[in-house]
Amino acid sequence: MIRNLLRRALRRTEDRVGFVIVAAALGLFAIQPAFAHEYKIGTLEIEHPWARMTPAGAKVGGGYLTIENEGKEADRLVSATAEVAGRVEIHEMSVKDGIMTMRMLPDGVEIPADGEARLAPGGFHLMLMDLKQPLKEGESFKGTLTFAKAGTVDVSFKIEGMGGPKGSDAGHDGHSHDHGMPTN
Ligand SMILES: [Cu+2]
Repeated sequence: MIRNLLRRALRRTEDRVGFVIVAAALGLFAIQPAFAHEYKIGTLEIEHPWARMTPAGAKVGGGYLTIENEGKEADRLVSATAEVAGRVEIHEMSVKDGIMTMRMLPDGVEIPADGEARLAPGGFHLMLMDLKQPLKEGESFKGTLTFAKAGTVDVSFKIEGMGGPKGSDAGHDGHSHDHGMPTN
C-alpha cells in the first residue's frame, strides 16, 4: 500500500519534472527570436534573418540576413530551407542594361575570411519558392542554413513589412536610412 503511494508520488514528480523541461524548451524557442535574434555556428554569426511580407496568393518570397565570419577561412552558404516554402534557392539580383535581373547561384554565396556576406533587398537573397501560405508581418517561421564548412544551423525568420526591418536596416548598419527602396 505505502509502496504504491510512493510509486504514484514518484511518478507524479517525474511528470512534473518532464513538464518543466518541456515548458523550458518551449519557452526558449519562443524567447529566442524576440530577443537575441542572432545565431552562431563555428566562426559564423548570423544576424536577424527576416523575410518580406507577401500579398495573398504570392508563390515566392524573399529571405534576408547578414552572415559575419570571424574565422581565418572563407566559408560558403550553400543551401537553405524554410518551413513555409517548398524549396529555397540562393539568388542574386542585379541591374543589367537598366533591367533588373535575378539569377540563381548554384554554388551559393561566399562569406570571406574575417568578412561578411549580406543578403539584402536588391542583392543576394534567399528565394522562397512554392510558398505554402502568405507571409504575414509580425509572424515568423523556422528554417535552416547550411554552410560548406560550418554545417547546418536552425534559424527563425521574422516577417517584416514591405520596407524591411524598422530602423535597423536588417540589424546591421544603424546609420543607413531605409526609404523602402533597394539600395544596392
Ligand atoms: Cu530571387
